[in-house]
Amino acid sequence: MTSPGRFSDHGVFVCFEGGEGAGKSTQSRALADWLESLGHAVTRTFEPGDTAVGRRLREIVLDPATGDLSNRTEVLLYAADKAEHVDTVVLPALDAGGVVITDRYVDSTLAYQGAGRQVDTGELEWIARWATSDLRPHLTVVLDLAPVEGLGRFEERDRIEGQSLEFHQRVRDSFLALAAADPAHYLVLDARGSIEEVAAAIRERVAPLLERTTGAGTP
Ligand code: Z5A
Repeated sequence: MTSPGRFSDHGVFVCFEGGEGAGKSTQSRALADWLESLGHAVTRTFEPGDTAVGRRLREIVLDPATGDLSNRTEVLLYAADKAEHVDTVVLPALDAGGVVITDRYVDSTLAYQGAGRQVDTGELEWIARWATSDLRPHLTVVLDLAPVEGLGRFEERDRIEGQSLEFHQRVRDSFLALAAADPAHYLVLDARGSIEEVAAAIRERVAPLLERTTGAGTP
């Protein structure tokens, strides 16, 4: 799919991407708290697993007990999670004029299944875009961190985290390449900065996007 994608005209869609332990959950929570303090309606969500069927799909794709999966099976399970997520969580909240913050989205498929598993990128992107009705974030924040540092922030490994460092390096390079190709819709930040430094840079970039929402207090 080579279209420039579809952007919500009503709400604001912000996505966090990056490797393991880069601080996506920490920063999405901080951004949501700030936006709520300004009176915006915020939906904070994540992939995979933030729907009833998604929770079951998440267990399959991340539980080490699943063992090896065909790459195509893995792609389709993540795609099914995305379709349900976009149709039942993301789009309704955007159509209502709110801010949606998701921890991971299509770029995770392009990075992990595309660069990581080395599935054909053209085919993969078509499937992921189809699954999400080609809905694009207004802004994707890439929290960039060397894999060895991010993985070091956790003790346990799921199916994906247990891949080699080379795999995670390809994933990192892929996020950076996606951002470099479309700077108007990306913000890349060094995830080694303090939590507050990173949060402040995110707020600065998100603030101008808020005019489109029906939320109360734009800064
Ligand atoms: N995946 C896929 O393959 N294809 C897809 O299409 C999608 C996903 C959507 C989901 O993992 C896995 O699915 C993921 C990709 C794959 N696998 N891997 N590997 P997940 O949802 O279970 O986890 P995650 O998305 O990788 O997030 P995470 O590992 O939980 O980390 P995080 O959210 O980026 O970080 P955090 O929880 O905010 O912070 C981690 C720790 O670092 C914590 O103790 C913080 O207090 C600390 N932290 C945070 N910020 C800082 C700073 N600035 N300095 C120091 N310490 C910090």
